[in-house]
Amino acid sequence: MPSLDYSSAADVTKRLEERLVESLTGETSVSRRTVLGGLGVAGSAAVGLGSSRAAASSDHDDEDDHGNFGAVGEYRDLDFDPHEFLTAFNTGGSGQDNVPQQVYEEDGRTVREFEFTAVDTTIAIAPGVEFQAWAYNGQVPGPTIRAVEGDLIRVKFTNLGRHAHTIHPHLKNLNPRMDGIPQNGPGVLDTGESFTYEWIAQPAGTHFYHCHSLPLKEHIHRGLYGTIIVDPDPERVRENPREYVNYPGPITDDFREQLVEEAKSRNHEYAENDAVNEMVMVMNSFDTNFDGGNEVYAANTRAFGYGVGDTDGEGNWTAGETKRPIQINKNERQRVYLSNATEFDLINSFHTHSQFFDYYDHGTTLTPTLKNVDTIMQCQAQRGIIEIDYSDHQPGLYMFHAHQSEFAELGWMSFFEVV
Ligand SMILES: [Cu+2]
Repeated sequence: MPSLDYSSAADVTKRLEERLVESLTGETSVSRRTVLGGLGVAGSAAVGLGSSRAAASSDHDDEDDHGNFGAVGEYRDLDFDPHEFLTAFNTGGSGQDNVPQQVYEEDGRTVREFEFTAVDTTIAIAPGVEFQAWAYNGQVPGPTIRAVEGDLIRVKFTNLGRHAHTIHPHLKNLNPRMDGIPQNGPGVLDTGESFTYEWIAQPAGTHFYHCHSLPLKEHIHRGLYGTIIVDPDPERVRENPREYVNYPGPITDDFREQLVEEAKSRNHEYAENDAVNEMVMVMNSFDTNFDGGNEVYAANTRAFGYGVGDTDGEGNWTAGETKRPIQINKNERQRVYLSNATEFDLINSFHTHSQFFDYYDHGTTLTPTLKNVDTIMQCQAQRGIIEIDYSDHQPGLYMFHAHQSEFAELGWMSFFEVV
């Protein structure tokens, strides 16, 4: 019985994907190739190794097929795996440390140091469809930075792309020199230039970073963006609970402790965080013919990446399959750090089938800003936290997607597989 559902879901995904790829065939700026096999290579090595791979291929003799692209740091990310990206950030006391960083103390403050390199690269956005991207560490979206409220985030940034870039953080940043805009501090960084950005991780929440060079819309839609997660500090929450709620009434001791517990579940240095399955999704889009409108939509870059592919209906996906649902344990609380990097469209949205969820706009509060909804929308750069509980659902496939139906049919269509 489940296999019936699975195969029809797989058929629909396949038809939509074929239609999308077919619609792009005629686009002269899209370089089509038969990379279906190559796409399936699991990409554990792809995430976070941008700069070393960039350096290794800097004489890119075999990379001459990109026409006008000849960047110093050019390399390919065909093995980028949206499934690995989903959870590729530092999580939980269980020590999942998959974004390289150095952590040390300095002047009584925890410093988290990251290395970012901007490069020109080619990414696969659908089977056989490539997009000439500009990317932090060679991946779109860029690496997910995670820190605890009050930490110093230090990003050593080098631009190896052909265009001038910056990193602009959506944080409360007290130093204009660190704002990552052309007008302030080092301004834009030309090819080969470096700068070290330093930002205090504040406020707690889920945030956005992106390049702020002009023309802005091109620098963003080419792929220079990512997520910053700032975990709330439970001790600070205990002292200043009112900063974390949108609630005018009295804060009782019970309520205060409830907020502290919630903060622990959000803080990757506490064991309570291990009980939550956390995911990062960046809603993005691609204008493959550079006409100012998008042809492909996705969460985490690959159209239909979390759709249904080949399966035996028992949770076993065909090796090398490029698309598969996000498998979740129904007994675990699910948390999605969601942001919208879609260019050229005013808003994007997230809609769940057969399910309602709580939403924390910008993730800056510990109580939901929207309770029990099945659709939220975000304008560009808006972000938030979605918390979903599937514990009373039967196992199987549950769709989620943009509820702009056009976006869904052009790639932003996904499934949770509840097991
Ligand atoms: Cu840029």
